Amino acid sequence: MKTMLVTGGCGFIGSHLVDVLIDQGYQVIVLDDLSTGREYNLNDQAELIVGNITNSTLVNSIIKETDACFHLAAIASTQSSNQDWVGTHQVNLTGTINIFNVARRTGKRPIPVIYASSAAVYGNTEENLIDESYPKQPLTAYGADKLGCELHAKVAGNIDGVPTCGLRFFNVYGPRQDPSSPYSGVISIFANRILSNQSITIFGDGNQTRDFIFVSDVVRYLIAALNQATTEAPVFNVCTGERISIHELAQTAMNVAEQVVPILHQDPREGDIRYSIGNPKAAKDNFNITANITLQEGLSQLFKSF
Ligand code: NAD
Ligand code: UD2
Repeated sequence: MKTMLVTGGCGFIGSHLVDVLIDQGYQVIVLDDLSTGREYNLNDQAELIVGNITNSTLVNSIIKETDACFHLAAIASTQSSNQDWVGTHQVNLTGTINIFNVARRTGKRPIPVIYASSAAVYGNTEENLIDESYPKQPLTAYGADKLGCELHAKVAGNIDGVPTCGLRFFNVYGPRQDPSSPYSGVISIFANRILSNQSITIFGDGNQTRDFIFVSDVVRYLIAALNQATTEAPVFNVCTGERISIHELAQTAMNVAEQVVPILHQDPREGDIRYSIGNPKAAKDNFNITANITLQEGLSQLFKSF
């Protein structure tokens, strides 16, 4: 039986990945510091090690026992990176370098690392679909560090022979995305507030757009990426190729929930991306996968999960 390490496995995306890996017969070890992840998210057949990805001794001792690593642990908020530049950098970039470094497993074959990058590496884009070669101009420290992860993945491949595959997630949503933090994903915040009949707030004019992808689709990409990890360090968009404005999202969410709440407006957030829509073609060609959950279906599954 193969053993997979999932960093950040108590978090939103990681916990769904762990469920599917266990269903597929893998043994799973999770490394998570429980900073935003929750133990109750975690499948009880997974082994949880509570600790920090920046602790090289700890990560080294765990990785020895594993056949591959899904590296999802991060401080997954652009706004947190604006507020704690150095702290988020230590986790989001130094923590990732630590994972690549121990994946070398000196004396043994390096293990493949599938890691989460982000659409934030592009910064502001045009309104059109963007593919992987689009210029990278991150607006936030979070985006800059995710781009740094991609650059260091190349180094891991070139110098140390570590096979990697980076996935640039666009805006992921679904059950277990924690709505309690103000920096959580907009869909989890809107869904929680609509269901509890509270007003929602739109930052800026609401015409900013996003490409929202449901978490079960993201998990399919993650598992397929195991076969894509090479020392060339490929990177793929993980997105639907469909856009919606935040204003339209608010209306759609209220329609699906059959509940209308007041919409308030506040100033735009620092470093907020105006348009974000990815081209899913490269992942489709290489993984033979496309996202298949529509926003309406995904929202409806999310509302049922509350
Ligand atoms: P999440 O906050 O739910 O999960 C992150 C997990 O990492 C949590 O369980 C947290 O406790 C853990 N963690 C944080 N710092 C750690 C550390 N120093 N050591 C060990 N564990 C630590 O976030 P998520 O939405 O599931 O994000 C997963 C990954 O996907 C992240 O790398 C994030 O940057 C990336 N991503 C997410 C989105 C999205 O829309 N959710 C978009 C693009 C990229
Ligand atoms: C998401 C990811 C981030 C990063 C980025 C990639 C989350 C939490 N963050 O950041 O990790 O990968 O995508 O580009 O998933 N908004 C409101 N009202 C609210 C909350 C948000 O109007 O109550 C707006 C916000 O200003 C932004 C949009 O909704 O324009 C999406 O915000 P978000 O925090 O869900 O995600 P984003 O795109 O900043």
